Amino acid sequence: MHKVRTIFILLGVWSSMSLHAAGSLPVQVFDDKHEPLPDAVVYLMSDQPYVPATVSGVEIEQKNKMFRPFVTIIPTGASASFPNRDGIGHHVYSFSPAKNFQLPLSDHESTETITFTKPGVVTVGCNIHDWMVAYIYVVDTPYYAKSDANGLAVIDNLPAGDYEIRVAHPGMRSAQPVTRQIKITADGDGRQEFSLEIKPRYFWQPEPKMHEEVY
Ligand SMILES: [Cu+2]
Repeated sequence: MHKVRTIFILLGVWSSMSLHAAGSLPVQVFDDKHEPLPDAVVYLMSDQPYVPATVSGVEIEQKNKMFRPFVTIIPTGASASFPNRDGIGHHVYSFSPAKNFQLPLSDHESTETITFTKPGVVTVGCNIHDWMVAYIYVVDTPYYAKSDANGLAVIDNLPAGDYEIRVAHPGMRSAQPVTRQIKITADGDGRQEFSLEIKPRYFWQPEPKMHEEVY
């Protein structure tokens, strides 16, 4: 009797493990010329309950009159700091509806963090150096990844279930992310591929004017 119950308990544990098994989802992103596309934002939305992501120490630095990183993904409610690591001033700003802010920064200054409470795209610029641009994608999910130099984004620790996958990029022609419904299973090969239509680079990543000594 005792033994039978133990087996049932073990079966229960096993089946709940396979139902909620965490997988990893590789997503390959290309542009419309089938070149690998770095800096694509890949995230998954679902109706299932999830543990909100806790992230800390997110930085968008200013160095050599550029923002780094160029693209940041941050979960809703998280904060980022904008340290100035140049020996000159920057005036960091955003007029985006998702987050409007101003940070006048003198040389080597690091100010308070900015908290991102609304999902959406935040375009960050500098009033002094008009080519400086960075993009912050605020997402309402803990499941996200950015594509690397090979256009590959991998989302880890993904519970099995139904999701809407969304793929966005600062240079994409469409204002909305490309979406697809997918099912993550415990053992299936969930690899996905996307091709995005991308505008000419000067629209979304202006050439830096490094030679200008006036600043
Ligand atoms: Cu600047």
